[in-house]
Amino acid sequence: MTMNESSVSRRTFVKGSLAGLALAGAAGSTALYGCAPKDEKGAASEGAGASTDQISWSQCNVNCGGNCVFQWHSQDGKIVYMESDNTGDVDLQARACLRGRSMRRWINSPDRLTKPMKRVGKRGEGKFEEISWDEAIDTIASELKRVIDTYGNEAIYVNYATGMYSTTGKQPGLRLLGLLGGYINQAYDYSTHMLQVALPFMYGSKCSPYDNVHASSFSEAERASDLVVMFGNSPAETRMGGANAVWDFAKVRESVTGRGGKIVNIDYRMNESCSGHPDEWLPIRPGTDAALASAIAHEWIANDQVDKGFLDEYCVGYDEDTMPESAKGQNKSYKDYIMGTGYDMVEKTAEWAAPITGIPAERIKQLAADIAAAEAPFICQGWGPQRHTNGEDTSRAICMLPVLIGKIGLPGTNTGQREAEPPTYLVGSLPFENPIKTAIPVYQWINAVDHGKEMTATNAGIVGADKLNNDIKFLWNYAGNCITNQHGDINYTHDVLADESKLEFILVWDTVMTDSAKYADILLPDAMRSEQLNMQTQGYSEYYTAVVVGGPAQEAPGECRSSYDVCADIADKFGKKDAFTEGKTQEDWIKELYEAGAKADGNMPTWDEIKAQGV
Ligand SMILES: Nc1nc2c(c(=O)[nH]1)N[C@H]1C(S)=C(S)[C@@H](COP(=O)(O)OP(=O)(O)OC[C@H]3O[C@@H](n4cnc5c(=O)[nH]c(N)nc54)[C@H](O)[C@@H]3O)O[C@H]1N2
Ligand SMILES: Nc1nc2c(c(=O)[nH]1)N[C@H]1C(S)=C(S)[C@@H](COP(=O)(O)OP(=O)(O)OC[C@H]3O[C@@H](n4cnc5c(=O)[nH]c(N)nc54)[C@H](O)[C@@H]3O)O[C@H]1N2
Ligand code: SF4
Ligand SMILES: [Mo]
Repeated sequence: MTMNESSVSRRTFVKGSLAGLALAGAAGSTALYGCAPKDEKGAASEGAGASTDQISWSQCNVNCGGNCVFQWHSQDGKIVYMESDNTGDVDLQARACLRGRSMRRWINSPDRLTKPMKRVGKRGEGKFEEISWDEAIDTIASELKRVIDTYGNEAIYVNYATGMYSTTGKQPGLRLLGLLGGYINQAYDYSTHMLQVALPFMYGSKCSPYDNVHASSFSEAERASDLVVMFGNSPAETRMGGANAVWDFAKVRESVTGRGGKIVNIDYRMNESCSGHPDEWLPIRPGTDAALASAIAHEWIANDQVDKGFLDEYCVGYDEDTMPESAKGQNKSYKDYIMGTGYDMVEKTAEWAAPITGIPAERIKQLAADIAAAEAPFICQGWGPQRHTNGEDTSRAICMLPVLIGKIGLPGTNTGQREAEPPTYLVGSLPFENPIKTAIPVYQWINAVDHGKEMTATNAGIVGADKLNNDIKFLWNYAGNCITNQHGDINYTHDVLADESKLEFILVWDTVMTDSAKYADILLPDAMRSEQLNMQTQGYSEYYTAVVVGGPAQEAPGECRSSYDVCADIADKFGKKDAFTEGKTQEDWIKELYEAGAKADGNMPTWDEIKAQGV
């Protein structure tokens, strides 16, 4: 094993945990509650919470964005239990949800990958043989070189992957590939693909659907709304940590219902955000929200409840009056579509929508009347409804509701998009630059393997270029299960990947064997973030943002290494190690990034202080 300057050695581990020791004393009694390990009879095991604990801070790297705080308690260099946040305001702590807390079992799981491996069976068969780091790095470097020399850098694709959010997660790989001439990136993401593509047409601007610009935040609903309508949006499940959007939503419910208002949660499941409040739940058949929205629109048009003045002044295409010249007189307006004079000649009545959505016509009419009667309806959608065929139309149909009644941009209202989650990044990430600007819409990467050269901006939505110059030959997949498990049409994907003449090399880095990892040609075992010095910022609650610096809480198992060190070694094979590291270790980079953030903020602790206090 090639040991590098910032690999977690026993020495750095002890050093890191000593910083935590001072804090363990200060935290004192708080260490006595929380998640102390129990023995089989349920009694707290001896020593848990005792002063022999070494505390190392880190945070949850899961892509829910919550950035919840972990306090790892280690004994004899091994994590034994976890506590969460006990700093700051007792009403708003970044306490980890169950998903985050399960990380202790993951990090110490016997299923962790511990050695580099190469494929020995057929692609996807899952047969591997352990190899040395030297062989793994040699193979990756020579495959990169071969692919770049034969096809050019546009044959390298970095797959979308969300398993590791930290300032040094994916970035080392991107920095390395950037230095080698670049790579094809992914456009949009699996989370919000349809919204990102469709809504710029809706609002006439290119702002991202992450809503920091367009949408109102939950605090606006809390402040002034009297009716919150949520289409497929369940913060209690997908933003569930202590300082996450579910906290904001709890405040919304309290205020809105407190002043006599209502919450309506439209979901085919009685999701966790409404399960304690079943009166708020309106079940719908999946993928049919556009029919519901259209029937609501029909009610409003039929009852003369639309805000025609608003539509005429600010919108194009509601009815014939504002159709562009080129489209006039062809029954192509929104109103034509809804009222049965459009291309399909189907009137979108509540009776029409009822069998499609599974919601009785009377209930649809009631919802239409409720929204029309509200002073400040806050209409929003989660990202579930757009993750279906025709999802782009679903998201636009929902966004039409506030537009039709002119309840947009006013106190307590929203745009129909997801509530805004203004992220604050207190620190930056390891810098990288990709000279190639071409990107493939995420769901299309497998087509780019199969027939990339046929794909253009027009026929496949290629972004940043008119067309792809190459088929994809090298797949870089760090911390992602989107090769198969999380991707669309897995059977087709399997067939394309099984043909080794198409995608010539697949690199996967993970912590456990996954379905995607089975397709790897080389599979690398990653050190988890809590096993190295790491830093992360963000936090989805409107009221909270943080930066966490900490680790290692224990040595990574087996031969696991940090991606920074491994990428430095790959860079070395190209004579680019100095360009990659700039002479810095991972810790040097994190310190530099932290200090730059602290300087810009003007109100953050010093590096030594943050290393000791963690949050
Ligand atoms: N616990 C947990 N939290 C997570 C994640 C996770 O894997 N687990 N993943 C994170 C990531 S990457 C993302 S992108 C976000 C996604 O977070 P969300 O935007 O909340 O997306 P989903 O949970 O997919 O869908 C939201 C809700 O929509 C409902 N739904 C699905 N289809 C339809 C439909 O056609 N109509 C209607 N009305 N409702 C529908 C679902 O039942 C669900 O309750 O969550 C993040 N948070
Ligand atoms: N059917 C369906 N498919 C979906 C979705 C859906 O709602 N329905 N949602 C889509 C969305 S929004 C998203 S964001 C994607 C998410 O898809 P992915 O990005 O694949 O998300 P995960 O499965 O959470 O994590 C990816 C991998 O990261 C690994 N990992 C965790 N920690 C580490 C680490 O420290 N180092 C390394 N190297 N690996 C680590 C995990 O083991 C896991 O295999 O799925 C998409 N696919
Ligand atoms: S809410 Fe998100 S960030 Fe917080 S612990 Fe749960 S999964 Fe992790
Ligand atoms: Mo996502």
